[in-house]
Amino acid sequence: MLTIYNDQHPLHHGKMEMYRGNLVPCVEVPARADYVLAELQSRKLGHIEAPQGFGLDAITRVHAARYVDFLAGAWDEWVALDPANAERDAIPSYWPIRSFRSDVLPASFPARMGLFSYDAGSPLTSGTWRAAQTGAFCALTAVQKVLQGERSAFALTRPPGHHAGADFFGGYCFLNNAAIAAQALRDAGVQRVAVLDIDYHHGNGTQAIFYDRPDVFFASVHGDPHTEYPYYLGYADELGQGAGLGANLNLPLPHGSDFARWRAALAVALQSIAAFGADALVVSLGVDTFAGDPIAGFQLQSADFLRVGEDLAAAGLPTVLVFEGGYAVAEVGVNAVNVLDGFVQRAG
Ligand code: FKS
Ligand code: ZN
Repeated sequence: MLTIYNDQHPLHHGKMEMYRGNLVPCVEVPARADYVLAELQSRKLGHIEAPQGFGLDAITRVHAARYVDFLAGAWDEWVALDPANAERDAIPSYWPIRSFRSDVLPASFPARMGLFSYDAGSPLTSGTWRAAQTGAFCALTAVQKVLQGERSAFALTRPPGHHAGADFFGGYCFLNNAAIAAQALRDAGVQRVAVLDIDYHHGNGTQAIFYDRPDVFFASVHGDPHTEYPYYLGYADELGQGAGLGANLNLPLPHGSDFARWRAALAVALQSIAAFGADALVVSLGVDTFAGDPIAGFQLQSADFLRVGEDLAAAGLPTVLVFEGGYAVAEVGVNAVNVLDGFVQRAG
């Protein structure tokens, strides 16, 4: 499988995230992508290429311009608050929840940071913008390759993207790479695009971006948000709205679900995508469904990821895969590359 690799990813390197009253070491670390790259290289699974350059327009097709402006300048503003901030990650601590205004852009940087985020677990660092922007370019390059006739392409990047909405970051995500890829496919003339999210966590950002759209179908298999992050979205009764009604499918599963149960849900998602009549597929590929994942609760084994890749390939669609979560660092390479390996073996 052709891989587009974001070699700028280590520029995003959060130190600590807020968790239950403590600052704890980040789980979304650069080594994750390094392990995937090393596994791709040792198994010689296709070429690895650098992303092409793009303007910001493909990003602002999905993200609000004032949010992109904020992200691009955030680090400089953070350091301008206090030169000592150069040694500290930026973490929000105020949020405009219901009854507050979100139309006013406060002059205060911490206030703006809260306006554009929804949790305290996603530190913004000196190179976050550069890493995220290059990641979006990887997703866009993968789209170009598929449009040029590649059966599939994999955007190997971090920070991940599926929790990022049109104008907010959270869940370690800043730019929604899968949504940017799906929109780019639409803009290139692909009529019906499906986004299939198989990360352990619901892709609330992707769902929100396409919720009222009939042209982009969103399907997700994930931990039940009653108990699992991101808690406030991802329930089975979210079906889309307006013209998008019927183009959203959530398949939440209980913490502890094994591969048989998970694979049955994947089959339902793939059947719905076929019924929708998708012309292309974007996969948010998280491998935090692995039994050994430190922050998730499904029971997939490493070999199961080969079957996942086969099932995805059986959909028979031009496919862009985008790397999302997976925190069992030493196994994340084998697990992610097993999906790609299963895919190419089945796709031929
Ligand atoms: C652990 C607390 C968990 C946030 C979990 C975020 C999951 C992110 C992800 C992504 F794909 F985006 F990376 N809090 N101390 O895996 O969905
Ligand atoms: Zn996840």
